[in-house]
Amino acid sequence: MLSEKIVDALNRQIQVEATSSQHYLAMAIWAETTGFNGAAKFLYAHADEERFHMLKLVKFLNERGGKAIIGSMPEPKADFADLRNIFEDLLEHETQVTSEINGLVDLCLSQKDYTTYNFLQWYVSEQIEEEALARNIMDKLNLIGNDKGGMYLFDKEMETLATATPVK
Ligand code: OFO
Repeated sequence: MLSEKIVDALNRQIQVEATSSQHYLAMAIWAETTGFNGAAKFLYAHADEERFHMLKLVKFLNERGGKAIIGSMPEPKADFADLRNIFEDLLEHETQVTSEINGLVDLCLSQKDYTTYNFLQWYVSEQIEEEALARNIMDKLNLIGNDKGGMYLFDKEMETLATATPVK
């Protein structure tokens, strides 16, 4: 049985994952309507991943005797200066999510809730991967700078990445 503190914290994390999903969906729409179809595909897939992260928490919470709450979400930013701005935001957002997950893990340890602690290890590993991927994308964008040919190839590469990465 989960403590009230853990139920509240997991519900806050459900909100974080749902907000991330909407945030990346808005980014995907911007990319698609700006002609970056590869980046759009990657971002749509990323939005789906975050929804999956949210659902995983919903299921865990319900199965452990709690009840998931879906609250209202802030309207995501819809306009971006360029693709670099999108991926800067994405990296910053993922870094923030990592610190939320770390806070949750700390709480589980302080509450001696080892079951939830164990469940959250999946998110700890996932955040390592997601931050590394976002940093790698930013490194590429920094190398490309304002080169139009480079941006074209980058977009193609994002399409391949979206196709190669399973939703998890
Ligand atoms: Fe991108 O992070 Fe979920 O957890």
